[in-house]
Amino acid sequence: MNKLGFLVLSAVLVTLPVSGMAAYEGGDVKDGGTISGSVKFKGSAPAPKKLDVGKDKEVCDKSPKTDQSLIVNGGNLVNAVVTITDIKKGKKIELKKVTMDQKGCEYHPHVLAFPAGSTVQILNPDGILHNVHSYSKVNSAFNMAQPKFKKTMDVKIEKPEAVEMKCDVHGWMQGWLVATENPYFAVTDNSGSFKLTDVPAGTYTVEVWHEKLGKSSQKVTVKAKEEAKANFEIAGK
Ligand SMILES: [Cu+2]
Repeated sequence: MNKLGFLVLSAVLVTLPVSGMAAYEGGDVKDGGTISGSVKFKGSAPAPKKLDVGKDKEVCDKSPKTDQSLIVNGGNLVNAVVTITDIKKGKKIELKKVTMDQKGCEYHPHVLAFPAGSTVQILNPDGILHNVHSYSKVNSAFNMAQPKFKKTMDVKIEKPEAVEMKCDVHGWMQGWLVATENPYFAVTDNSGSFKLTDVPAGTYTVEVWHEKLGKSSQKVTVKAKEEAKANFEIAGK
């Protein structure tokens, strides 16, 4: 190899993504389509367990609390995260500050999704001590006390991962920060519905992730300016 060839090769190697994560290229999407659908729970879901609020009752026990880890509303699965896993090029990633509230000693929303690299603002309007503790493999974990006077705290989630969050003060508090690889993500609402917009025409893998039920996926073909359907039915474990 001549010297120039060596230099070019070195430059290419240096600019390759180091994390092993597939590069995503964001830009303007013309004539994009939509992927919409719903996620259903197969079978009959167990009734959510009542949570035992044994601490700071005057603040935390104002309303009865139930386990949020599996919410099925009339057969519809709530709080599932829907993503396109294999899209390489599409709309721009917009990094906005997103908010996780701890009001009443419960995480709101229970599942928060955003593009990796976003900053999450964690709110403490309760006027008591919380301690946010993350459980992650890919991102560096955090474990931060949030005393009563500290109304907000910021944390940046750099890499794509579903990060579980717990409070070391209140054992029942549990939620998720889901950082995605690209801007195509949605969390299913109370009717289990989701919508992904401005998707360039093509065939993609659409994946559903749920904290208790795991992952399932299907191929979906999107045509320009049209709406493609992706319905899921996920069995309990
Ligand atoms: Cu807490």
